[in-house]
Amino acid sequence: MSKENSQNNFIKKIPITLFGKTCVGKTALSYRFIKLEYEDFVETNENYFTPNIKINNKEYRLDILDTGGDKEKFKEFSEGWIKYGNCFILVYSINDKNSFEEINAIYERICQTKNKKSISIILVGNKCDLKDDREVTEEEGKKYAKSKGMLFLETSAKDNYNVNEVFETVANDYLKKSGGFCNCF
Ligand SMILES: Nc1nc2c(ncn2[C@@H]2O[C@H](COP(=O)(O)OP(=O)(O)OP(=O)(O)O)[C@@H](O)[C@H]2O)c(=O)[nH]1
Ligand SMILES: [Mg+2]
Repeated sequence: MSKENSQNNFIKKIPITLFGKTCVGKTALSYRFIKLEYEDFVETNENYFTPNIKINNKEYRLDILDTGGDKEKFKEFSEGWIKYGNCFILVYSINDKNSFEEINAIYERICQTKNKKSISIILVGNKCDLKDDREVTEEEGKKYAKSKGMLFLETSAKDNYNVNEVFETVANDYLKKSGGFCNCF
């Protein structure tokens, strides 16, 4: 699979929303995926990215919505953000147990709005480079993801570990679920 940063209105689009507590690395993962430099922490309102990606030799456009993790923003905007996505990337940070515990409320909120059978969700334990500060084991992440029927990966946006895999895996799963028709245009 490969991707490039171009816009094309004639190819199928796969909308992806990233959720997770503030500072877990949603923007860092998105920037890494689309090959932008990212260093300093700037709290996000919402960012949109539209990279193209090839899956099984067909080109798709990922419509990526990187949301701000602030709780008040989530209350205000989550319904629209959830409606936007057919794929969801739920991010916690492996050195912040609370960010892991907050995932379930986001998951439940998604299930209230979307039919679970028609969407794909991947749970992502980011910052796995911070081994000495780990508060959530890989096993805990895997087990929770499995219990809810989510995909799972640990990543490091810093070390560019498993970043492409997150976007490719969730998009690929969604295409499989939707028989390649992907409810997109
Ligand atoms: N060590 C390490 N630091 C990371 C990693 N990913 C992100 N960071 C750092 O964590 C901080 C927060 O990253 P962001 O991507 O801005 O977090 P966010 O989830 O988008 O935060 P909000 O926009 O407020 O919701 C930044 O200082 C990043 O450099 C990682 O994989 N490893
Ligand atoms: Mg951000």
